[in-house]
Amino acid sequence: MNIRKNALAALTGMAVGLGMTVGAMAASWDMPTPYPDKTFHTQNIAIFAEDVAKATGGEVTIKIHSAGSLFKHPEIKNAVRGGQVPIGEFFVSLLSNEQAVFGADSQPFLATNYDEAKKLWDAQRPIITTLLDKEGLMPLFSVPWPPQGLYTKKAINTVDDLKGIKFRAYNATLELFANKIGAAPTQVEVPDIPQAFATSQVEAMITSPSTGANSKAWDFVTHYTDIQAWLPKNIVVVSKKAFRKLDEKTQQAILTAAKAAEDRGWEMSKKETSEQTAILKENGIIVVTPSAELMAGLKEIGASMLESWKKDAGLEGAELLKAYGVK
Ligand code: PCA
Repeated sequence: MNIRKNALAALTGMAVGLGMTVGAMAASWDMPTPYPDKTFHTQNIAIFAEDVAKATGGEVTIKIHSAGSLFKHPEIKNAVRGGQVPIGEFFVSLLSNEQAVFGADSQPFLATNYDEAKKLWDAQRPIITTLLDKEGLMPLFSVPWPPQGLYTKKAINTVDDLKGIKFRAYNATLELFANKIGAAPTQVEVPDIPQAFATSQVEAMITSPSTGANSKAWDFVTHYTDIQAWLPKNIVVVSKKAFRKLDEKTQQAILTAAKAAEDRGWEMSKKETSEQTAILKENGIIVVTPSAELMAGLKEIGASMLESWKKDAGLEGAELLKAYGVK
């Protein structure tokens, strides 16, 4: 035996001694996520991680790095794609700069309740799966945020009331929407919202009751206008390379846990809508039903955005809208 063979024999002996079989070493997965721990998405992922550990008998353990602590939100997708981490979560519509079809769920007033959001996801899933597959990624599950509403420092009765307001945005579509209503958008990640308001970098935002309540919006705005403009989604993706390293039983266990996480996540999201809106109220925010005039103005802008999105989204966009049932 030469030295190398000796070393290998020793290592194999060690592995066997530790109760492992070579080739089936336990995988420990670092998972970057963009949102804080108290976010229902993060909590859902924590249950997913527990389920995976249990179902795989500890073969796969997932360590969550929340609130952009391991990778900043805009870098998470490429971190999984590049193999720096095997799994990660991000906001689906952030990828609309690569392909417009990823931005469907953030088109204003295209899908405005959970039934429509579900139908849209059913239409979007096969298209997204194909596109991500080309990049070596596989979607595991996707969960919507509650319907998006308008947070401001005064009552908003018409689109004109929003003119010139410094507006927080979280993706390119919302930035465009803000521009179209005459506001001045700035991109701000969720963990930075309180600071952005405190320093007057922004003075209004569109987001869910969850993110509003989690950010203690009552510290910096007075009105929440319940415009239910769209239900954007987060997605959890795994690197196909990392997934393929697992034996079939382990793979199946992860897919089963992912399916459960998707179902549970949608239910959590629905529950959040009323619970977190109540928390906004309890903390003194004036929760307003939007005026017909405001809604008409916003919907008109949404309709024009959808027309240009159709052009950008090309064949995939047409396929998606057809499956969704909109021409
Ligand atoms: N919260 C996230 C995305 C949508 C939402 O409700 C945010 O505000 O960035």
